[in-house]
Parts: sequence; C-alpha cells; structure tokens
Amino acid sequence: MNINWYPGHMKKTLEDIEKKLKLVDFCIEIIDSRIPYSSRNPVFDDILKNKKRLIIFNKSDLSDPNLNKKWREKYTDEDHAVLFYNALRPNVKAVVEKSRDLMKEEIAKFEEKGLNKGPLRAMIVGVPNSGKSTFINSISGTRSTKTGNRPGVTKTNQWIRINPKLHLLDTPGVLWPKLEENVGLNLAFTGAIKDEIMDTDTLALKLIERLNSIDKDILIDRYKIEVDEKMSPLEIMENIGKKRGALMKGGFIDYSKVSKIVLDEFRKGTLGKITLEDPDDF
Ligand SMILES: Nc1nc2c(ncn2[C@@H]2O[C@H](COP(=O)(O)OP(=O)(O)O)[C@@H](O)[C@H]2O)c(=O)[nH]1
Ligand SMILES: [Mg+2]
Repeated sequence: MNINWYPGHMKKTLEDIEKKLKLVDFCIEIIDSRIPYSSRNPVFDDILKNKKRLIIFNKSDLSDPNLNKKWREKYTDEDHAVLFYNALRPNVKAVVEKSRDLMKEEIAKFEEKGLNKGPLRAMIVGVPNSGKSTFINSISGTRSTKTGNRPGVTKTNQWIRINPKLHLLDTPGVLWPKLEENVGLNLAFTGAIKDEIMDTDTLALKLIERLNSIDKDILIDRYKIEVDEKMSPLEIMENIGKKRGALMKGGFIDYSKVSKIVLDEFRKGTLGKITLEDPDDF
C-alpha cells in the first residue's frame, strides 16, 4: 500500500487536541456510518478518554439501517452517545438534544447550585472525509457567528455558536485512521482515499467481491446480471460492462469505465444503503 503517513504532523495534531480539550465539556466525533470501524482512529479513545463523546454516525442516508442499530448498541455506553445523521440535512435540534442528554449530569450539577451551565462546549474530531466540514457548515448556517476572542482563550480558537446551548470549537481534531489493510480498502471504497492505495480497476474488483460477500442481490438487482457462486469478480465486471454497454472498439470490455461506474454508484448510494462493516466481526 502506498499511503503517506506523517508522524511529525500527527504528533503536532495530538498535542493541539490535548491542549484544546481543556476548553471543552465534551467531544463530538464524526464518523462515516458505512464504515463505523474504519472511519475512527483508535488514538481518539486514548486522548479523549476523560471526556464524554457524542459519536455522530454521519452519512446515514447511505448506510444500512439494520447494521446502524447493531453499531449503536456496540458504541453506546455511559460516556458515549450515538446519533445517526445526514450532514446534508442539518438538524440542530437533534444534535443539541443528544448533547444535553449525554451531559445531563454535568448540567444538573450546575442547576443544583442554582447556576446555569450556559452553552455546552464541544470539540469536533474525526478522520478526513467523515463530513466534519459539511457538519459544521450546515449546522451553523446563518445562525452562528464565528468569534475568536473569548476571555482566556487565545485568538486562534474559533468558536462557532450554534445557539445559546451549544458552542463548537472549530476543530484541530483531524487524524488519519490506522491504516490496516482492510481499513485502507474501506476508506478507498468510500472515496476517502482517492486512487492512492491501488488503481481504480483493482479497487473496483475488490469492491465487487466485497459487495457480493455482503449480499449477492446488490449487484444482481442493480445491473440485472446473473451471478453464481463460481463467478470471479472479473467475470462479474465483464457482465456489468456488457449490460451497460461499457465496451471499446472490437467489443472488448472497457474495464476502467465499468470500474468507475461501480465505484461511483456505490459512493453515491445508487447501489443501496450499504454498510461495509458488521460489529460482530470486531
Ligand atoms: N450523502 C452524504 N454525503 C455527505 C454527508 N456529509 C458529508 N458528505 C459528503 O462527504 C464528502 C466529505 O465531506 P467533508 O465535509 O469535506 O469531510 P471532512 O474531510 O471530514 O471535512 C463531501 O463530498 C460531502 O458532500 C452526509 O451526511 N451524507
Ligand atoms: Mg474538512
């Protein structure tokens, strides 16, 4: 695998996160709900362990509702709440309510003393392509204001005031996931790593293989092809190519065209709501 890895950069990011953690009440981790394992960096569990965390299963418009439920059970506990989300359709109310529910004991401590907690403050963390920018931009909309100068806070900290109950710290919290073989593949399938890990044709063949192992009907239904046990991913790709007329001169299959079709349709959700990872396997 050919993936750039920057330990120096990583170290600086970790230090930055640790410094800014002191400014927030809890963390919001954005993940890609199609790959709930691969779109997380296990390092977050170390450095964020003293903070409660709201795990936003973003892109839930693209993931399998049944597996979503199983993942929710796996990731939910006293200190971690889960919210299924589609950042393209922002829902301020859902995020604020989940956040306050997660932090209800902390809020109650203030209320017992007759005090008002004021806004909950959260830091956003997540791996690239999980949808952090989309989340922040869409949830803040025109309601929010970006401010730099809060008392006791250096000028570089940008607070995004979602409403009087929730403020977000514009995140330094971007980390690449651990690139185990399967994690790299999953990130490439979902478009998080573009054409870096292997060529598109090979990637598409791997995706075809994976989709078939999840459910044979995914490709059968979409491309109206026949798929039997003994067929190789290459033969399946050829059948898709014939159905789609992805042919070159002389009637040869245009593999790169078929590859683009399959990858593109998976990424856009045209092949259905598909989650590539099952919590039972972890
Ligand atoms: N379908 C869908 N696409 C999303 C969602 N959130 C983000 N995206 C897309 O995912 C891609 C990466 O999003 P971006 O916000 O740049 O991710 P970041 O690298 O974490 O900041 C973009 O093409 C977004 O339009 C979502 O909830 N659903
Ligand atoms: Mg971004």
